[in-house]
Amino acid sequence: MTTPVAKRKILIIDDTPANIQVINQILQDHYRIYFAVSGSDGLNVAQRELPDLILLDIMMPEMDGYEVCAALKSNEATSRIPVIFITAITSIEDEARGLEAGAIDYITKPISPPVLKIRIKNHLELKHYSDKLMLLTKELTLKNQQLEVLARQDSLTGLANRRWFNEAMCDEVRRAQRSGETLSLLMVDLDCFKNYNDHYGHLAGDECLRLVGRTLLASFKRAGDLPVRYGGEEFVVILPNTKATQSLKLAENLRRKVAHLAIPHSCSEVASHVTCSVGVVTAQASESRSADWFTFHADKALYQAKDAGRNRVVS
Ligand code: GH3
Ligand code: MG
Ligand code: MG
Ligand code: MG
Repeated sequence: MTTPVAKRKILIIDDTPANIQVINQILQDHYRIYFAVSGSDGLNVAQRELPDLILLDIMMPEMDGYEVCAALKSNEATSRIPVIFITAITSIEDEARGLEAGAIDYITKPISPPVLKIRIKNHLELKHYSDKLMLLTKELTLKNQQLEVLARQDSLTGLANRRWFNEAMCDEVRRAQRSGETLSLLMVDLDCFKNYNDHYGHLAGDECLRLVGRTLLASFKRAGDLPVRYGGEEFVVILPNTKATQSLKLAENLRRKVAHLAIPHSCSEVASHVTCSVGVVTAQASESRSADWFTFHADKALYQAKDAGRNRVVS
């Protein structure tokens, strides 16, 4: 046994009950019919029942069909319901005015039952496909947005990746150039991590990177701060509008937090647990102090931290 398909709803708005009766007789076997005998009543029923299609008379006292149609189209809930004018007015000007008001079709009386039926069927089909298309477009837009986020994220740690960093750093440098505020950049690198991988294996190495990533996320929460997985076991953090003393303090906190994760590292040359070194640069951005300039100097400071024995912050 097949489940019966719910009948589509059609609303007839006409101030002459006899007209409603005629149309109802033609359509009642195929559709669920609702009716209203005035424009304002019709708007209420449309809003409440959200019919699949509306058959609308033009000449009505108080509110005529054009006004009803305009009201339907300007209300978000009813704007996509197809409206067909059914009228005794046969002038070309009126037909044009009806279509301009947003109606999808214009049928003149006397009504031919087979023509009315087929036009309604065609319009409902068109509406069905246009609804489907709209839904698909919405889904695609959402998927695209999700893909865009994914493309800017590092899959292992969930942090921003290099691509996101490049965009964000350029934005921040430009902003800092305009505002005259200082901009800071931290470059963080795990110490003796090759040994860690060699000793504990790559999976353990990945888990360690995840933990450090989480620590970074938890440590830089101010709006605008951006922790990034720069590559391998290297991370950077963009700190907009941050002075030298503050960025040094943040870097030192991070270094301490990573050490406090207390991830055993028996092959480190520095300690018995995983540690990191941090290079810090703080400066006012200018024409010559581009994103690359900041990266170069943070990297240079990091190199000095490594050179001085690792597990430390250098600015
Ligand atoms: P240093 O203290 O001078 O930084 O020494 P290091 O051993 O950390 O530096 P090096 O650049 O020689 O090695 C980095 C290592 O990081 C190499 C590789 O084994 C490891 N690594 C890089 N990316 C990943 C990753 O995605 N997963 C894992 N598990 N290891 C990675
Ligand atoms: Mg009328
Ligand atoms: Mg390293
Ligand atoms: Mg490295």
